[in-house]
Amino acid sequence: GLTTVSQAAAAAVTTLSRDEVITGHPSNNVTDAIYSKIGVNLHLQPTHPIGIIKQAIYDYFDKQHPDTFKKFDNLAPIVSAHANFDEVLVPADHVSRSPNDTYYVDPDTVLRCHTSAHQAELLRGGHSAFLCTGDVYRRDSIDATHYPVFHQMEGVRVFSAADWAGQEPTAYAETELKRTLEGLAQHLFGKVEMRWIDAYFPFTEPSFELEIFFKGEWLEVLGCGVMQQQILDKNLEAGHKAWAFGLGLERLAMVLFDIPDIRLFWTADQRFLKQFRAGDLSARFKSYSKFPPCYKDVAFWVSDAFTENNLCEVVRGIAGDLAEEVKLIDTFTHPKTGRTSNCYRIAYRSMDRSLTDDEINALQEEVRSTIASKLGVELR
Ligand code: FA5
Ligand code: MG
Repeated sequence: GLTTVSQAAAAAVTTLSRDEVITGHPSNNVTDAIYSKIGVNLHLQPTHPIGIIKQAIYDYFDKQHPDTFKKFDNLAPIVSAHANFDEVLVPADHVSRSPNDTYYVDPDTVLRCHTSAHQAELLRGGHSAFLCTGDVYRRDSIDATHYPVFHQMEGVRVFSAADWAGQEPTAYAETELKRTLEGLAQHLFGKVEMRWIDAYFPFTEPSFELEIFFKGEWLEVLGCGVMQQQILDKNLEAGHKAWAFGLGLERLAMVLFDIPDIRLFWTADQRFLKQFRAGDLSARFKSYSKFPPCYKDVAFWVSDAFTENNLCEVVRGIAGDLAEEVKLIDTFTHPKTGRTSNCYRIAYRSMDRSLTDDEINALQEEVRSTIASKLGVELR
């Protein structure tokens, strides 16, 4: 509970000081809210849903392929931009490199935005089958399935000619990949409605996403594909083919345990934490409270520099986990001036307690004044 989370956070503070993360470099965009999550390591807590799902995935791979997949779950989340982007062939102009999407420590160093940041180094380390789990960081929107810190598990399996045995290697790897991940879904969920979507990633070709039907909607739970040959050829001797995937552990845990909101993973409330036990996949989250959300609208004339991720960062910085959703509900462009006005609806709700009107009004006032002063927009 409270002690588990804060002790873990305190441990991280001793290993990565605030100065190492919030460097004061002009291109640094890491906030204290983000810094406070580094080192919490939910995936290393065996009784936390994220730790439980990690172990369940390990068990599946160990059962399918005993002594094959090597596990990594304590690689530092601060990585070079080179490893996070260049080594997995992310183009120089790809949106994910922008400081609107990624947390930069300095121009050459980032908080990893995916566990794919470790693909190349692990291949060079001679690992031909591995699972690499860690916390990843992204500037992103605010809703029930998105959070700026979440956990991924990267899986990679390298094949040789003996494996594909005369078959077309890419087709062989694709078939193996889909079979493996469908088996994983079956292992975790039993019967579940799912579908493959064609996707694009710079580091795989072909690429796919797997979606699972959850609470009336399709929820994307993972990305995957056949690894680009260039990555293999750069980091291994010739003659290999590989598949790779990146799982969203929160999304899988939401489906498995019926957890309705991604913020719950960060709560210290025992009414949440006590519902889960190491090794038990049968728990289904029972809501212990349903406090009503409170909606507040804010409308403003946007500037060229305005982005939705910047707005969400401001809201999270002020309201923290009380911010449930930020949603664009109206936009129009003035016919004469050409200026655009956006109206966002912010939902405030605590998972643990009821909020007072005064408390919410104070948060909303601070949000309004901060977006006016920091985002260069004109409030209406
Ligand atoms: C990637 O991050 C790729 N590196 C995955 C991959 C690896 C593809 C290897 C191919 C080969 P993507 O950005 O789609 O892909 O994220 C992967 C998963 O992370 C998503 O499917 C989703 O489950 C989860 N995810 C993404 N953004 C968030 C977020 N803000 N909050 C919670 N989960 C998220
Ligand atoms: Mg995706």
